[in-house]
Amino acid sequence: MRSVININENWAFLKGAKEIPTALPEGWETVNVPHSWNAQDGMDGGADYFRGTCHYAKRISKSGLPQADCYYLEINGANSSADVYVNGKKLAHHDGGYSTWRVDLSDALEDEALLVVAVDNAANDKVYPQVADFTFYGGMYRDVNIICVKESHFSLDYFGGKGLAVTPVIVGSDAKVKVETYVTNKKEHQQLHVVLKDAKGNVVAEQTSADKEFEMEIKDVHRWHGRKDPYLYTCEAELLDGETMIDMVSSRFGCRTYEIHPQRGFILNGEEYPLHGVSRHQDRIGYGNALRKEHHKEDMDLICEVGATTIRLAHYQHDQYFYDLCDERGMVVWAEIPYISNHMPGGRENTISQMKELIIQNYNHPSIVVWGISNEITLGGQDDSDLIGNHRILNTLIHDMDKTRLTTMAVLSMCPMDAEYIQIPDTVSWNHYFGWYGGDTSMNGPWFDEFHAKYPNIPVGCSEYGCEALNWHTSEPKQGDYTEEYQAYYHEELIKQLFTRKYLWATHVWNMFDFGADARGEGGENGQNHKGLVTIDRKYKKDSFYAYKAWLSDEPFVHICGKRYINRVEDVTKVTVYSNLPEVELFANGESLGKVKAEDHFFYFEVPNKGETTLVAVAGACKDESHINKVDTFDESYRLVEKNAVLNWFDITEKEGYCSLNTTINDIMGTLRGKLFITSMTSLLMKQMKKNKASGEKKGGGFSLNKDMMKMVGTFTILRISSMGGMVGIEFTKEQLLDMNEKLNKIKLPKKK
Ligand code: GCB
Repeated sequence: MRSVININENWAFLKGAKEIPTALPEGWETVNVPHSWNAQDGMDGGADYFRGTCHYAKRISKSGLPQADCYYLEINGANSSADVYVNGKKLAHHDGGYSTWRVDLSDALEDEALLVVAVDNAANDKVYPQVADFTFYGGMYRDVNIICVKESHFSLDYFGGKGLAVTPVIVGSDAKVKVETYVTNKKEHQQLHVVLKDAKGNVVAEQTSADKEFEMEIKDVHRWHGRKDPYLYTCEAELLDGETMIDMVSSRFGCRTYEIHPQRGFILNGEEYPLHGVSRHQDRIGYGNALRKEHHKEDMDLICEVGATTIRLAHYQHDQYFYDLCDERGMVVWAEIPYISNHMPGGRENTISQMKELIIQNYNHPSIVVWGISNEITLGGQDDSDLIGNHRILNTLIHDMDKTRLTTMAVLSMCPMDAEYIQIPDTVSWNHYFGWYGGDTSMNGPWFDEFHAKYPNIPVGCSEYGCEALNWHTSEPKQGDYTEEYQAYYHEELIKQLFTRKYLWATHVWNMFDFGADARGEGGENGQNHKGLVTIDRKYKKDSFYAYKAWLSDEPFVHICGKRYINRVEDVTKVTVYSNLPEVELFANGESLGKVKAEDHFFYFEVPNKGETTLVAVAGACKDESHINKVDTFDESYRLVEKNAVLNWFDITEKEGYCSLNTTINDIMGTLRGKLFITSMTSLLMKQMKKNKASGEKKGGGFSLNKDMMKMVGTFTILRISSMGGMVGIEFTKEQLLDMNEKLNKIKLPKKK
């Protein structure tokens, strides 16, 4: 039998290492895996987290391990690339920071062996991701094991898989289950024994054969039916040598049918099953991506609480444990590789190997229904033939490897509907931020209607939409103000538009959690993207979390919004309540303000604001309480003050009919003078970026401001772009911005068409 020995504990660690040690080095730090060297600097802003090579070293003694013929090192995630050395000899190299991979140590392992894993997250032009709005935390950040097996064993060196692929196909009320086993060094006399068990552990089918492939049957199959009934079977495969079992692997699986219909949306086991959910980035405060099991579980509990039926596991392969949780809880999953933002001509091989690993390692998870090819890959333009070719290759590869699932991709908002590459996958989804970066909330639904009218046979979904919110508050929410109130308003609007369009095959909020994006400097807290429904420490559920819960969850609840917005100026203040119950009654200091019914689950109240008021909302058997307090002047602690910054949109002088820093680039470009202004600004930026590059300045995470990028940012205001300057390595002073505003105030706005 195989033994799996976990070796997470006690690694000697050196940051920025050069020489590969051959003896256990002294003076290195001792760390335990999961570990990331960017747990702190990866989310504190400045686009300056450490990206380079670090070494993990550990002594392994063969005699201390169980007796075996072969020894494999298993690394479940080392970001981004890694080399493995034993006693100074290089055994393997791996590119791709999010998958499991293994190294055969059998020949190299001696009794005194020094194992060194050199992990590298430095920038390069062939391993994805290189340009993206998240931190590429370096480290050996998932479990590390040594697997000890006999000479004949379930394969350990095929793209990190288990050596077991289970394909159930439903036929009537039964399921035909194809089980493929992959065995290294199988001897002719050896046999395989395969058992299928139901959720209670009862054997439902069993076969023994010298063949590696099995056709089995489950009578009256119990289907995996999403969150309503995530029923799982287990497949156990044993390798027998005579009477002795010499190796064993097992995997859970689920039996279900699904279809993605361009008009009816997602159909699970013949039933329309709307997919409304969230995207998940895995990292969290203080840990980066070096997560513990309880972190994954907490994330899943929160996603279940909000009532999601689907998760987009962005932008890379997540931990096996998380896919397991998705199977168990009945989440319908979009799994993807980090082929993102910037197509790299030298990156083809890496997209293929990451895709192979993703599929082979996750093939048995019933939760996964689509493989995502890419995300916003047209940032540099959509007509690049190499990019289109690469998508065709990946799409065909996926279909060759997996006949049971569909392909998809997340498309950049600015990408034209008729771009050639849109036609490649089976389904598409768009990332739209109308109402945040540009445009307004009302533009989302109609955009999808237009696409749907133009391409009625392409299933279309919304893979990203969202808006930032921190602990800032206002009674007059405005786009771009980073308040919890604007985020709540934005999501109310988006829910109403997206959830009522049945043809959308899936919608995914960007994002369930705030996440580390070290190049960001926004909202008063640098280094994070704050579009989460929950904060990065998982401690605070923002109001918009409950807007989703009201629409998606069956668990009765009532929630008063604005609990962190206590001090208010107005005599009558608006209070919003979310509930999935039909009626809410609100009490102010014990006195009823009336009952409100709301079919859209959003209940609005006008509340007299005098002295101190305790509010109690009652819906059915549920209650919630909050407090407001009358003040004479606005409580400035509720207003965003950018730490490093410089100006806010409300501080900017605007002149009726003229441009300002609050005008979008597209509008400015609507007049000749405006065009000249933008051109001179662009060349200034280019110069600055060239200067940064020449001086070896690492800022900018690889962003380059090209023609296509300018096109994408057309809907951004100049102020927004200046606040995102960190991404391109440029910061503006207050004086520079005010000077720009003065110039813009002299440029007329184009006439409205
Ligand atoms: C996107 C990207 C995602 C970003 C998001 C944002 O479209 O796919 O990685 O984090 O926008 O918040 O801007």
